[in-house]
Amino acid sequence: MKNILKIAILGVLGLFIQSCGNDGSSGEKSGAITSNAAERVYVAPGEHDEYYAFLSGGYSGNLTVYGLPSGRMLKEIPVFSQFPTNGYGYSEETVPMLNTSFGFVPWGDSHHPDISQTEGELDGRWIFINENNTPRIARISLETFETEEIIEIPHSAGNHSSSFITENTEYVVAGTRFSVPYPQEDMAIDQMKGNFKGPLTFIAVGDDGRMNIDFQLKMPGFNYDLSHPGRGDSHGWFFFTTYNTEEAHTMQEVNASQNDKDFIAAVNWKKIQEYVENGGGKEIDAEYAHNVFDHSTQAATTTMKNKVLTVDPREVEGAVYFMPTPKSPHGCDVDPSGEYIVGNGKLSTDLTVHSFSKMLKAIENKDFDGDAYDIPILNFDSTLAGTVKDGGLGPLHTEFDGKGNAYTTFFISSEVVKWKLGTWEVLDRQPSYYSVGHLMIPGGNSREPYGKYMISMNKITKDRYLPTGPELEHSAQLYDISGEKMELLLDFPTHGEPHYAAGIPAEKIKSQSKKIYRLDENKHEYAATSESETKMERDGNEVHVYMTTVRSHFSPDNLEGIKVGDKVFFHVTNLEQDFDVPHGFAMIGANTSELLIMPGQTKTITWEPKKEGVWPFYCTDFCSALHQEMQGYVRVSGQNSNVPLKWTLDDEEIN
Ligand code: RUQ
Ligand code: CUA
Repeated sequence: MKNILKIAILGVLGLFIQSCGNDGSSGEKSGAITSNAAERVYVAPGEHDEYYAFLSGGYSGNLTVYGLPSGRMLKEIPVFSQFPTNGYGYSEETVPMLNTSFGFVPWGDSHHPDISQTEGELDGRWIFINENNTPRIARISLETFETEEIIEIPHSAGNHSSSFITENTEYVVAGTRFSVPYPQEDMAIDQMKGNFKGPLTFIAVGDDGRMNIDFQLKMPGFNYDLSHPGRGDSHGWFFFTTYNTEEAHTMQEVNASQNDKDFIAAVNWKKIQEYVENGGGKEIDAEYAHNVFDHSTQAATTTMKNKVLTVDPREVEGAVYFMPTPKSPHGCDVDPSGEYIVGNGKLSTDLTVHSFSKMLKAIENKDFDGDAYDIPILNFDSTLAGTVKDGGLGPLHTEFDGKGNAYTTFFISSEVVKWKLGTWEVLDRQPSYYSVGHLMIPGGNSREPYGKYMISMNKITKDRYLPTGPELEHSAQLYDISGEKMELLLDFPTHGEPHYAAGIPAEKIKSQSKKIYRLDENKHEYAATSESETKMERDGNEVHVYMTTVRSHFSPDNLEGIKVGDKVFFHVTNLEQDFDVPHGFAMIGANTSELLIMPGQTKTITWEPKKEGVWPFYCTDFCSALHQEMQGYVRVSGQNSNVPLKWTLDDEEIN
């Protein structure tokens, strides 16, 4: 009976979402747009945007880069998914990036990008992003805008409360959304309660950016949804929202909504770090891939690892506390001062704000309200800083403008609400089109937000753009938040499903952006750094072609001596040393993608010719007036032929 009632309530919430979209599509078109909005987002031809915005690609597995305020898409950075546009995940050099303990995984679900920080400020070195499905974290260079490293998270499942970083980039965290047997084992599903665990993984980041799993905290088997680091006074702590503290293993939509309050877990990682440094914790078996792209060899390698250090939180005094937080909280956001921790109960209308200083006092006074698996639960009233009343319906995420205001998204009532830290009063609300998930203020997750713009990332698009059939891109909206009221300036479509985003002033990174790879630094094993080095080599049925490109020919461009049944490796080096002169390489019938080779770079694809004949290849990127002439032939002979290897350019043999 009780369950039926709950289902009915959820049903009503569902209806609300529906009607919300419908209202918008039939009602006034674009909300209250200020008359000079166009001017304020207009970036004249040839001019640059003021901010970079990095939006997660959700089920595209990638990261997209936009300029603000124009909303122009600048780039898609491949991270967890193969990307035929430039050969990422297809080229021999990048295939290892997608290795995991489950084998080669060509797709991912990316959620929450976070930019590296120094002393609580964005420093523009790297951006991290999590993969939710096959738990991984990637690090992307903000110099090359390329994925440099991916580490798999063992024993995790649904890597959602991730990839948030501490204020000096000491750690990037990865919390499991689904609790699972830890370590994995064959077990009856209905034995979940008390037996599954929720490991939270702390990955140390070196000065060179290299990631290394420091420890895993073996937490009770709740779902760890989102997290954020403490900052300022609360630096040294990390906060994670939990839901399904009921530990229901089925029909969670009802069974995980039974408890009036779940928890925010407050983790004192400095304490645990100390404990681990002094030999604490226990090594257990694990299997996970660590993939690193080396810019000098231009190739990625995979190292399989087999141990991880696990820490039982009950063995480190004062390491973890639970703060009761109403109604299956989702977002877990910390304000720029580090004092306030906002927990947004998805099924509530109110926001719960905890106080860090009150939390410390409650811990000191042992102001507990029982425990969960021996982890102390703090008294709700003793950590509560305040409640934002009737913000809206279905709060998800909160960001901050650095001027004492917070902005929270409400999915069900489809709006962004501005409220004041400390007084908890609602100051403004603006509708979103439609059903907003995350929002982002550049630097909004740091001590120094840049409170000029905010973007909301909306889940439902419906009528905002020209229809494109049943499948629509999601939609973002740009608001000017420099005044008292939020002003909607712009809509722009986004790619995949942006969950979260990170923004940074363009000034902080644009001057360091790499333009070319230097040929004299190319340490690729199969590079040919001049045309005279180009050649073919046979090793059994493997043929290696050392090839170069320069406007507007390949060297060699006539290749003979290849046989049906061979495996041909085309190692193509782009000899150009000018900014923005890539060449492409595509071979007829190759079961892979093209290569897009940046100046000074070497990339490799393989081709297994199936039929005799003379087969063409060509450059895919319009590189010069004679791009169309940038082509060549490969002669393929029968398996038993004795045509010798021969490689020529302009009918001359190269050597
Ligand atoms: S979580 S809104 Cu990854 Cu909110 Cu998507
Ligand atoms: Cu090289 Cu087109």
